[in-house]
Amino acid sequence: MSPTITAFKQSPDRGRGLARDMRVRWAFEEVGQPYDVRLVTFPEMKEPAYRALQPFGQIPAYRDDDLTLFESGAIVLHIAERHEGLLPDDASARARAICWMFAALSTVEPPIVERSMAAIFERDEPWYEARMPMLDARVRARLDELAARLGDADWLDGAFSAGDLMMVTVLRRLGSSGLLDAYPSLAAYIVRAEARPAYQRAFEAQLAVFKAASGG
Ligand code: GTB
Repeated sequence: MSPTITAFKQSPDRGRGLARDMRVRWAFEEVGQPYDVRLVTFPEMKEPAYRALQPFGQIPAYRDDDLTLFESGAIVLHIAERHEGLLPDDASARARAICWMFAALSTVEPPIVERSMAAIFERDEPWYEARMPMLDARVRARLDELAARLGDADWLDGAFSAGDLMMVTVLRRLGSSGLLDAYPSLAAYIVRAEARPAYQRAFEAQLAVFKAASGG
C-alpha cells in the first residue's frame, strides 16, 4: 500500500505550493514513490482523531502500514532515507545534506515565517510599520549568509539533495515579499529547483486540489 499524507482541503495559499505538504509531495516525486493524499478541513485537523496522528492539529501527517509521522522535516528525512535519490551514499556527504535540512528548518525558516505571519496578521497593528524593517533585516541576514555559501554553485553541497529540497521550500515563502530581488543567485537557485520534473509534478498535484475545491 502507498503511504498517505494529509493536506489542506482548501489551502489558504490558493495552490501556490506554500503549504508544507508540498515538500513531502516533492520528496515522494523525487524518489518515485507513489503516495495518497487525505484532504482535511481546519475543524477536522483539530479533532482528537486527527491529533492522534498530528498532536498539533496541523498538516502534513504521514502514515504507512506500520508508521505514523508528523513534522514535514521528519517525513522528508524518512522518505529520503528509505529511497535512493535524495541523500548521497557517502556517509559524510549524507550527514552534510541532513545538516542542510536542519539549517533550512531551524535557521532560515523561523525568520521567514515570523516575517510572513506579521505581514498577514499584523498589518493593521499600530506597531506594524516599525516592526517590519527589523523582521526584514533578520531575513536579509540569513539570505546574505546563504547566498555567500551557495556562491555560484547549483546546489548547496554537490548534487541536489533533500537539503536543497527543504531550503527551496523555505525560500519560496518569500516569493511575494520582494526580498529575493536583491539575491539573484538565490532566485536562480529556486528557479533551478522548480524546473525539476519532480517539483512540477508535486506542484501540479497540490494545485489540482485547490482547483477542484474552487470548482475549476
Ligand atoms: N513544523 C510543522 C511541519 O513542518 O510539519 C509545521 C506544520 C504547519 O505549520 N502546518 C500548517 C498548518 O497546518 C500548514 S503549512 N496550519 C494550521 C494550524 O496550525 O492550525 C503553513 C502554511 C500555511 C499557509 C501558507 N500560505 O497560505 O501561504 C503557507 C504555509
